[in-house]
Amino acid sequence: MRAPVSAYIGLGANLNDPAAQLRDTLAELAQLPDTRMLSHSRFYLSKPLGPKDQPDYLNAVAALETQLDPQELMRHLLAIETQHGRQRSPDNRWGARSLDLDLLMYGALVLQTKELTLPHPELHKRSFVLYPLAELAPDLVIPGHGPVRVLREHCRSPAIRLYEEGAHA
Ligand code: ROI
Repeated sequence: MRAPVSAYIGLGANLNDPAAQLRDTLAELAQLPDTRMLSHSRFYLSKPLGPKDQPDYLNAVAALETQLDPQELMRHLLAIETQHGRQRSPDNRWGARSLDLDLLMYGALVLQTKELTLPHPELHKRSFVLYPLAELAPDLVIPGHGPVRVLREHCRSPAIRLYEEGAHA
């Protein structure tokens, strides 16, 4: 059995009751084989990065401890997206989605293959990843970029605020 590794998953949704999508997804991540959920962030509302003619996003980050290898973990993430009605297609790369799951970090692994780049190549510049990630792991060092806490301080876009359950229609 391989040694457990800490992995961070980014969750995003802006269609079909995003809060329910994220809540259900957290429960599904906790059920993955050879994996346990260590913690998850609060939910954040963020302006869309990319085309502006789409709803605001709800974002969160989950910390898992897993014995799955990164490719297996990625396959499970894609399966959860599909269960949530996500259709990945090249012409909807920047469009609205019911669920987006990104493998942000897998231990300190640095990897670049056709299927998977680790750390996630955009993680260090996205407020909707850095704010929730900083709740869980402010001192985590993103290889090549530095600690999450510092990256978050320098990152202002897109605009982001904490989501308050019940405060939104
Ligand atoms: N914008 C925000 N704010 N949050 C996301 O999760 C998100 N995901 C995406 C794109 C379209 C890049 N924009 C996003 O995939």
